[in-house]
Amino acid sequence: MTTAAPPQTTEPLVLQRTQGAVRVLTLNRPAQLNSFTAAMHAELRTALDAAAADASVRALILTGAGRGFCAGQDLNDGMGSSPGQVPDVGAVIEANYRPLAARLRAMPVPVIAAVNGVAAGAGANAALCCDMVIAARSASFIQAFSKIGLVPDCGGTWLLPRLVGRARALGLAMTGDKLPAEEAQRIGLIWACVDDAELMNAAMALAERLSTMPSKALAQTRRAIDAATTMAFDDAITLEADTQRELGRAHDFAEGVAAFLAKRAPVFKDR
Ligand code: T3D
Repeated sequence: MTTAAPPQTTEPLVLQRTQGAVRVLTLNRPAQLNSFTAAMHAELRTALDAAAADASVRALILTGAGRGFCAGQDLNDGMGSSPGQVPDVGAVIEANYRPLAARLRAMPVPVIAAVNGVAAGAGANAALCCDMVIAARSASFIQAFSKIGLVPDCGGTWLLPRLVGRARALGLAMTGDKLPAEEAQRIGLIWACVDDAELMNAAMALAERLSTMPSKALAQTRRAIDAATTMAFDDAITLEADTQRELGRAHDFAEGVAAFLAKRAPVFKDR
């Protein structure tokens, strides 16, 4: 590790654009494979909060500029590696990665990771925190933590075994081997793998489709499925009933049923 701080730049570290009801956030430190600095975390938090607060946004895409998606923590940034100084990596997790993972998993709209290139360390797990991951065929996923003496973070220890089972979770995490996107799709780590040139079209088509669906029900679907993984069956049924009770009183349920019966397209608006 070096003590040199990453160079300052006036370029936004997170680019934002909106296409219809879809907000696209692009991590923008391409020369460092979009690795996370504290400053990029801060911009991403602000951008995610703004998307969550904007009722016109009904789906979100997270992607990376250049040839990488995100190489995890920028190992030059704030590592406190001056002689005699012991870095507090736990503080970095609490300050930056816990809020990121929590925010991604509590967005009121569906979140798609469009993984355009290598996703390593917390970059891989930030992608896996998203609801659906679409990767370019040339992309890859690396649980790089073991190579620098750490454990998977940004939710990795929770997500990996749930997505691919304990054997594969431990294999990926212990070896830190590169997992190509096609293999990631095959083992169920991600939703889809597409040709590189098709990545953003595919992500946008999925996001546009999800943006016309009942956002609140989609967000509650994420919440209920995640909660159920640690529940007894009866408790999961209770959560389903409680959630249906709440959603059943909302606009979108009435609209969905009315539209079905009238044989017209529904117009959902809850969030
Ligand atoms: O505080 C804490 O640490 C807590 C949080 C931890 C969360 C974590 O994410 S820990 C894991 C951190 N990430 C890594 O260990 C991955 C390090 N990067 C790599 O192993 C490789 O770069 C990749 C396998 C991702 C890609 O390899 P390759 O050959 O395609 O590209 P490269 O040449 O290694 O990287 C291109 C440039 O990006 C290069 O800069 P240069 O030489 O052209 O000026 C490289 O140094 C830079 N870069 C890549 N990853 C990072 C990075 N710079 C800083 N931090 C990085 N993580």
